[in-house]
Amino acid sequence: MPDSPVLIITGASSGIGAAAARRAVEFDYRVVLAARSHEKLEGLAEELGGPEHALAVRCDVTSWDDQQALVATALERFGRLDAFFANAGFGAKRGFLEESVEHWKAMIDTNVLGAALSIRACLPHFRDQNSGHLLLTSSVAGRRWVIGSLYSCTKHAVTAMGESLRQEVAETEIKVTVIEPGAVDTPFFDSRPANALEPDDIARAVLFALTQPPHVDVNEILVRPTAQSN
Ligand code: NJP
Repeated sequence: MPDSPVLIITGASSGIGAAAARRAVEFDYRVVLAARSHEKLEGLAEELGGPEHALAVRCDVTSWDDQQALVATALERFGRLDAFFANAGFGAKRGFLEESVEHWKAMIDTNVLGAALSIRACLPHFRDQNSGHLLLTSSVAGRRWVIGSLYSCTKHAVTAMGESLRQEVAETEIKVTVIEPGAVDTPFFDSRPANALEPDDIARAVLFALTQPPHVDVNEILVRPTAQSN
């Protein structure tokens, strides 16, 4: 697979990001796995076939230096970059009197600034080659208001960011997809959610968007478990 397409995934150490990496490799992508837990990434890279197929890169998405280094490493090691799945994120208890202010700041930095820095890091390369695909993980909570949820506010920002970016690059061949999961059974939750999707259910949606022909830009995918009402 010397010249197969290359996909960077942030938040690849578990859950949706790890599942997307597994599916992408099945579709002959080479993947660059990014998160803070380097050991988990190394384990997944090994599982996916080692350095020819998957590269583990420690990256805190709130760090501009880390994000620039991530894109540079992908280009240096694989020689091309075709897609970037900005997926890293986490939540907070509902209620505007819950959690610490520090937790709120970290969540906003990760979910909102982190996604924006991912765009900023790969967009110059995508513009230079006049192609590329940016996918952002928002949420069903980024499509409807959730009572007492600052997390929902961060995901509304991500949904807006996706559409805002789509308009900015509309005259180019660059694609933008916002992924909006309902409840998915991942470490995102402290205790396992009932009737939730599996991470692979979202991974298949990601690959659906990624594998469309050049003239098709899937802009938004909302996937709920069948039994989720809101
Ligand atoms: O959760 P989890 P999901 N820099 O905890 C990484 C959204 N979502 O797969 O750094 C870099 O398994 C963290 O890695 P690590 C959700 O908001 C979910 O469910 O090693 N990476 C891990 O790989 C999020 O945007 C549900 O700790 C950072 C990953 O993020 C996305 O789906 C529903 C980081 C989180 O994986 C993936 O979450 C929904 C940082 N600063 C939206 N901070 C759901 N599960 O129900 C965290 O609507 N990570």
